[in-house]
This record gives sequence, C-alpha cells and structure tokens, in this order.
Amino acid sequence: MIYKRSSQLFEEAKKLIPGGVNSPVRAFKSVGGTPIFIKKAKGAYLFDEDDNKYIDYISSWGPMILGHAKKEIIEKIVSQAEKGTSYGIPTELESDLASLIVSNIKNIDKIRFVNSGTEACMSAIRLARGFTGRDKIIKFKGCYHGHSDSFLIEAGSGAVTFGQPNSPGVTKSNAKDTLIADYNDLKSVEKIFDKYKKEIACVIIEPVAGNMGCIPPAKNFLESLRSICSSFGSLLIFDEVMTGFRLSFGGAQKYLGVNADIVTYGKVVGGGLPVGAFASRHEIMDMLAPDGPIYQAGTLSGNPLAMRAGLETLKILKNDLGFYERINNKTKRLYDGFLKEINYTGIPCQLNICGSMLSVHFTKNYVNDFDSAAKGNNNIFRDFFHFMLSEGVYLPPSAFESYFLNDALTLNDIDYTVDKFKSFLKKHLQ
Ligand code: KE4
Repeated sequence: MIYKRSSQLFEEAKKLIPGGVNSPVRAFKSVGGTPIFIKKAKGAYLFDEDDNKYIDYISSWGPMILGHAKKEIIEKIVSQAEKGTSYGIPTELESDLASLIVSNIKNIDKIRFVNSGTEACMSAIRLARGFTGRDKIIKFKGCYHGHSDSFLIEAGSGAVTFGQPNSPGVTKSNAKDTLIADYNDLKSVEKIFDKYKKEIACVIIEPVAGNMGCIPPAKNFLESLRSICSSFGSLLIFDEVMTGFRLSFGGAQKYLGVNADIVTYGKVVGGGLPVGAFASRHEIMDMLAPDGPIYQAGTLSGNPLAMRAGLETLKILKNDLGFYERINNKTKRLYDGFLKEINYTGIPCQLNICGSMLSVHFTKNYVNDFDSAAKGNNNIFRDFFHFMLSEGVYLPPSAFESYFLNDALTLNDIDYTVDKFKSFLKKHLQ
C-alpha cells in the first residue's frame, strides 16, 4: 500500500489542527504510523487519498450500520438540504424521529436531541443530579461517556475515595463527585453505596462496553445494578451511544432485558450526521427547560439534516425484519473464522463478541474488565493492525476499541478478512 498523499495531508493537518485530527483516536497514536486520509466511502468500503481500498470494520465508530453512502439515505438528505440546512425553529421532523424512538422503547416517554454522545451523557447526569438533588455519580473504569469533565476521571487511591482527574483542565472539585467502580464487579459498586448511600444521583454504564474493546456484562450484573439503584433511589443510566439501535431496534435494554431510568443515544440514531439524545419517563424529562428548572440547550439540536438522516436510517432498521439476525450472523462468521485460526495456532488471544460488536485481545486471560483488557500485548496488536491495513482491511486503531460491523459487508469480505488474519498469525508465529 502507498500512503504518500495521506502522509502529505497529515503533515499539513498537523500544522493547523492539534495532532492533525479532530478526535485523538484517529491519529494512530496507539498503533503508530501515519493515519490514512479518506477521500470517499461506499457500502462496506473506504477509499483513501492514495486510492487504496479498505474493508471498513469501524463504520465511523458505529453510525454507518447500513454501510456508507446508502442511496436511499443520501437522496433523502439531499432533498432535505434543498429545503435549508438549519432553522433554529421547531420542525415536524424532530417529532417524527422522537415518535419513532419513543414508540419503540417501552420505558421512555420523552427524548431530547443534542449533537453528540458527549452532550447526551453530560445532559443525562445533569438531569439525574437535578431530579434527585444529589451530587455524586458512579461510573466504571474503562467506560467512556464522552469528554465532559465529570467523565474524565480515574479511580482515586482507594476503591471508595474521590475520583482523580485524568485530564488537565478537569478540576479536583469536579472529580470528587465522580466515584469509580470496576466493570462486572458488583462488590466494587456495593462498597461505594455502603459509604455514600443516598448521596448518589446515578450510576452510568455502557450496558455492553465498547471502549475497552467489546465487553459484555456478566450474568446478572446489570440486573444487580438495577436493584441496587432502585433500593437507594439512585437513577440507572444506560449509555447506549454505541449499543442503541445496534444490538437490536430496542438497543441493549431489549437485547439484555434490563431497563434503565435514563438512556442516552448517539451514532446510529443520527445515521452518520451529528445526533445524540437522552430519554426517560415523563416525571424525569419534564424537569428539563423550558418546562422545568434543569437547563440544557443547543443551537443545532434537532438539526433537520441530521433528523432526516437518523429518521431514514431507523426506518430501514425497523422495517428490515431480518436486519439484526443478518448482521449478527456476519459478525459470528468473522468470530468463528478468527477463533478457528487462534485454536489452530494456539496464540494467546481472546475474542469478545456481542451482536455486531467484536474485539480481539492478544492475551491468554479472559477479558471482562479494563484491567484484563489492559493485559493485551499491544506490540502484537500494533503489528496485526498494520498488517491488516496493508492488506486492505481497516480495523479500529486501538486495542481499547470495538469493531462495528455494517450490513454492506459481504460474506466474501468476511472470509477475506479471516484469511488475512490467518496469514498474519502465520507470519507472526514464524
Ligand atoms: P461522541 O461525543 O464522540 O459522539 O460520543 C461520546 C461517547 C459516549 N458514549 C459512548 C459509549 C461512546 O462510545 C462515545 C464515543 N465513542 C468513541 C469510540 N470509542 C468515538 C470515537 C472518537 O472518540 O473519535
């Protein structure tokens, strides 16, 4: 593969944009090398500025579940754009998308649209704090809910001490209200509740984690969180920015059979345009301005182009009754193909899968939380990433990310990817 033009563009971008990127993971820091710059994408394929073609396994980190530049979606966005791109005034379109979501998610009555998953999660914890009158929140080590201050926190020295900022610019006073538990470790949650009891406004969690690689919840873990929150009067927030409308049309709540109090959405719900959302029952959502005292706002919230892209995407997902089985089967085919090669070679490697999310961890230990994910051999991961890139397969450029499959992937694409995994293992184990 030649990356000449991408390299030139990266050098130019670095003079103008911090790190040459508008979101850090794109800079390939975790795997080294020069990020490719994309010229266009169609279906399951990316085309970079050197005209290299790649099978895409990140689907823009989730949104492009139908594949890139789907004709029906593009046509609707173009005709919507011809009516203007932003009004800052209510449109029927916002209610159309709201109605499609609310009518399909039983435990939510109202939804507020924003412009990113970060905004959705930031607003959700403000809503939980305002509704309960409590300050403290619990999040889980390795879960990512966007870059607002309350989430850029790591565990304090002891399991139940105050959180510590994990980014400059986040204040200690902010950090002290974020408490860190361990994913799939109920005792770590119980310890915090034992100490802080009714000071805790909410527990926010990725119901299936996708920011430590893909980590499904342990049996009864979410059910136990549900009951501990109910018993202490804390709200349970499911961050479904990744899982919403990906694991099923009802998201992780339906897929796993556990209901949160507040749910956040993003990615798929915008069909590739900037949309986030948070939703809950009447008594909670009616606390939001302009009816209630909890303030939240946004110039481009409910943007007509983004609403159109989201609405048309969700309509296709809802009406294609075989969609989720089809995309999950493709993911399972990839998983089975990789697993066969891992078992044949005996390389220490774990595969995690949930629906159309998957991750590869070069470690002998089962990966069920951040610490076990961190035990993965990043040198092998880096070599794996670059080998596959050179063979025209674009995988997530970090071991702490998940694959997001899209419906445009063919069985040949999947089998080609498995074959290249086999070649990598052969080369690596020589
Ligand atoms: P955004 O603000 O990036 O739209 O959403 C933040 C967010 C919230 N919740 C979950 C579960 C998320 O995964 C995300 C964002 N996901 C990352 C991928 N790990 C986006 C990629 C990036 O940061 O560039």
